[in-house]
Amino acid sequence: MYHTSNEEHPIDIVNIASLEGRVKERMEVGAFGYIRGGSEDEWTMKENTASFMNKKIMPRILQGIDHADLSTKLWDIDLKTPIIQAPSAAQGLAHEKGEADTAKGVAAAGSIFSISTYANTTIEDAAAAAPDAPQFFQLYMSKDDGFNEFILDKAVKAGAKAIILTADSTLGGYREEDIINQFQFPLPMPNLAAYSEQSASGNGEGKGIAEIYAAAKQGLVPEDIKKIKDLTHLPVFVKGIQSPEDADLAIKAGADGIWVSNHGGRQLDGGPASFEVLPAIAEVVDKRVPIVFDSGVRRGEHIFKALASGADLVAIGRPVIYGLNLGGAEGVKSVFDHLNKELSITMQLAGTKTIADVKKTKLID
Ligand code: PYR
Repeated sequence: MYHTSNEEHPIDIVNIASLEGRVKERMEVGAFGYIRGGSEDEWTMKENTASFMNKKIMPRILQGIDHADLSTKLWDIDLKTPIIQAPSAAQGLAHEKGEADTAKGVAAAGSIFSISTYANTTIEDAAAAAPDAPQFFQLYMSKDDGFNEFILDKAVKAGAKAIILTADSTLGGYREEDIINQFQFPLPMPNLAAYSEQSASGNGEGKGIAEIYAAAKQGLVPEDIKKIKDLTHLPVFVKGIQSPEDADLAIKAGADGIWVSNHGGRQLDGGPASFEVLPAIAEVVDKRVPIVFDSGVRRGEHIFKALASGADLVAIGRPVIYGLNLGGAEGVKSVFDHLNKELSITMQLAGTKTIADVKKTKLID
């Protein structure tokens, strides 16, 4: 029997980095290792956060800024903040309500929740938990076209506003902590279960991440983007982009959004920090489609720097899961509140009032 949190309350946060230690004390070792861990030496994972210090924000004074306005838009979706939640698998590891509570907390923050193919909550239940809030569906494309049609149909019917095709995980990175802990998912993944008779990975319970990924499509090609668009008639983000060439390839193949990410350093170790590659990608994208950025974001100033480097929205993964574990939906909201507070301070001290102003800011080396 897997023991998880059932707490429902706001959490006190001094800084986002400190949440990890608080969660480590209370979560089962294998689950914590799976959520926290990166691949191999975790070099890329550490660089993700460290690299933000390679650029600086010039403080600007006498700009008449008495408060910051964090509101923004993606397409016709109004958002209270440029911070959104990055899709993350198996949130039942963190809380008994899993993705349903995350969806509620993200909705309370006025932001976008994205549900993973490998969630512990159905797409329908996550949608029902926050019925008026925008949700995206994150697809791990299967080699079984029947599964893709089945799951994408569910996403459309549940009201998803976009599909995120995660393209950097045709197999798992070499994650040593999962090997040491012999980590296997202790809870079923109902999106797989609903189709499990035909699915090679069953419902995910008792499997390691390598076995789950084995059922995904390994040979992803640009034409897969069109396939998803044809099936859903929804905008498609391609997630896992780290090179300008791939950004251009994806847009030419029909992508409606580019999601710059190295999967929080969980996939290719020895690759660049996600923040390092963002400016060159933004240059090639040249505002043809929106850019979401993630990997390593732990501070308001990181969000500011990503926006100033070409991102339209900035996503956070592990911090949301830690907030979920510590306080359920309200804990998730606390994580957004804290990052919004840091971002507001950064914006005001940098002399920027709006997110549009932040995007126009030039960082210094
Ligand atoms: C991960 O383990 O990183 C997934 O995205 C499933």
